[in-house]
This record gives sequence, structure tokens and C-alpha cells, in this order.
Amino acid sequence: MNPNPNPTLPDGFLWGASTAAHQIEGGNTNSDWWYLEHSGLTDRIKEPSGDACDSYHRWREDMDLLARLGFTDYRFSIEWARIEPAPGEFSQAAIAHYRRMVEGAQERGLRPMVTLHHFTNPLWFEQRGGWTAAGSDELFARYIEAAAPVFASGVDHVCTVNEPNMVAVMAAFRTALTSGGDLPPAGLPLPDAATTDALVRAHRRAFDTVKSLAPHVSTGWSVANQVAQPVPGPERTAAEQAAAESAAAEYRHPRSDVFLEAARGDDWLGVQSYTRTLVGPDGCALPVPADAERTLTGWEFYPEALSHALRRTAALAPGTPLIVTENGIATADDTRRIAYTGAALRGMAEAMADGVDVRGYFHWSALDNYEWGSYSPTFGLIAVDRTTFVRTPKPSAAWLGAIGRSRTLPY
Ligand code: IFM
Repeated sequence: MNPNPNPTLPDGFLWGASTAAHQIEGGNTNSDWWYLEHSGLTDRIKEPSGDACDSYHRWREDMDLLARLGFTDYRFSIEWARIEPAPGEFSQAAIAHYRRMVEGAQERGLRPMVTLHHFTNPLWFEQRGGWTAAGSDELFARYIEAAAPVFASGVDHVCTVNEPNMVAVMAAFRTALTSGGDLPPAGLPLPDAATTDALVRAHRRAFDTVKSLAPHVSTGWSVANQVAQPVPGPERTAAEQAAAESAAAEYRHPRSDVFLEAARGDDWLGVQSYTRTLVGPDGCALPVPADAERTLTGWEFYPEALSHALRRTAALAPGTPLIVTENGIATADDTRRIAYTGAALRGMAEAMADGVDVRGYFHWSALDNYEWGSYSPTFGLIAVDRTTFVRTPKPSAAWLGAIGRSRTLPY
């Protein structure tokens, strides 16, 4: 229980919303995702990203809204495919564009957190073999060096790679697609091991690169936390409970813990949490129970996941400050977004009261955006008209922004 009702956010606590370039900018034509969207390779892609939210041009409107709503921080990603459209060919215009965004955020009183890689690669990088090809870490570091003017001043936080564990999971999906391998009926496939190793290497190198270019920048990466729990069952003996816990750990370890352990000692570690996965005695994920409330992504409505994710991450990376870099829900019913987020924040406040060192909260997402294959799962605090691009804040945006303004959690 939280012994401190209505806790004030600690000084400097980040209060923001997150986005990612490919999901909101539109026209990311040099990326591997744009290619995949038009390849016909998978029926998981229902529609292409197209113009997305046109935020490449409308980022000022996005930032104006967030600042006006009461947020003090904005996490956005810069797009490698735009900055380096061909190997070694850097677009000074794209770098200047992202620099303007950093300055634009500051002018509006928003502290920018910059993500260097959020799922998308330049197509040329993917075609030379992606993360597992020799020299991928060097190429990533070269891109970061070129992009340094974006974050060298006015940026306090840089995220090297968003959800590396999901990048490795997507590599496993790709292998299954192209070579007909099996996918599990529920939960995530085992992340591709070579991609996992390559991403850990790339992160370590990226971390050193950012620090050498801008030592003041607090640097980390963000992991999609897998809150894996033993399936609730009839009362268990202590030995049965231990076996059930170890089956859940077997599921969780390669899918998230490996990536959390790799971040030990970083300046911060990003916790991204949405739901939980129930795991059976064989270490395999089970389908969402039939009677559970589901969100538009089909995930179980389980806001308690955030507290579990924070506590587990703190235990795995002791001493590393945590930032909630994503938490949210895909729903067409904004009252459920408020209910979900309220319960998640209560769990965060309780974890903090119990000593977990949380330094910020970013909601996913600022805008309804391209959810990797479809615009249907709406995660946004702000609705976006798909034809006119008019932005309309939802009641949840005003509610969450007001917490930022009062600096007090309503619990
Ligand atoms: O939209 C994604 C985001 O790109 C990464 N984290 C999870 C979100 C919801 O699926």
C-alpha cells in the first residue's frame, strides 16, 4: 500500500508522452518498414503507414498541444533512414530538422528525450543483413556521431534503442515468415539469439558514443517488460509454486531479463509496460483468459503490470534509476484509458513509496498513430483525423496533463 496518499512528484520528475518517428511522421520511404508494408510478405500488415499523422510537418502543433495540456517532457525518436538515406550519405537537412525539434521543444517548456532507434532501419542497412551482419554496431555508432548536433545540447536524456527485445522478437517472426518456421499459438516467439547479442553490442557501443560526444546526456535503453506470471490455479504447495515461478522465469528471461541485465550501470533504464502474460507449467504462454477485458490490441486490460514491471526491473538492475518510457492502452473508450492509467500510476506510486527509484513517466502515446500494420488500435491521448490531420485532445489528455501541472499524483 502507498503510505503517502497524494504524493508529490519528486523534483525533476519527467512527465510526458512518447511517440516514434515512423508511427507519426509519414512518408518514411527509405526505411525497411516502408518496404515491408508494400511487400505483401505478411498479412499481419493491414495497411501502410502512408502519411501517418504528418508530424514531420506538424510537430509544432503536437508540441504546442502537449505543453498546453501540462506535460513537461516529450519523448520522440529521430529517424536513421532519413538521416542516412544511403550508406555514409548524411542528410544535413534531416539533422537540422531534428535539431529544430529539440529547440522547438525547449521553447515550449518541454524537455526532449530523444530515441535514436525505434524499430525502423534504413532499407540499405536491412539489405546488408541488419543487426546480425558484421559491423552493424559500427554503422549504428557512425549514424549517432553524425546525428550528434541533434542531442549535443538541450537534451538531457537519450534512449539508444527502443524495445531491443521486440526487435529480436521481430527477427524471429521474420525467420518464421520467410522459412516457414512455427510461431507459438500465444505469447511471443523466442527472440532471435544472434539479434539479441548484436543489439546488446550495439547498445554498449552507442552508449559509449553518446557519452563521448555529450558526456552530460543521461543515456539508457527501453525494454518492453514481459510481466510473465504463473497461470493462477488451484492452491499450490510451496514446491509446486516454485516450479510455476520458474516456468514463468524461463519464459521471461530471454524475452526481457537479458536486456534488463545488459543495462546494469547505465544512467537509466526504460520500463515499458502494457499487460501481462500468463505462463503454463511447460514455460509456454497461454491465451488471454476468455473472461478477461481485452484492449484493441487483444491484450488483457491489466494496469497492475506497471508496478510488477518496475519492481522486477529494480531487482534485476539494482541502483539503476528507472524511467517509465511507455505505458498505455489501445482503446476507443477514453474512460477506460483514464481507468487504466490511473490504476497504473497508483501502482507506480506504491512502488516508489516502497523505494523503487522512478524518475519519470511517459504515456504511450501522445497521438493516435500507426500501430505497426494498422491504425485501428488507438493508443493516443490526442485523436488525429486521418484525412485532415486535425488533432483533438481526448479527456484523458487533459486529465493526465493536469497531473503534470499539479505535480501531484491523485492517490
Ligand atoms: O506502438 C508500440 C511502440 O512502437 C513500442 N512499444 C509498444 C507500443 C504499443 O504496441
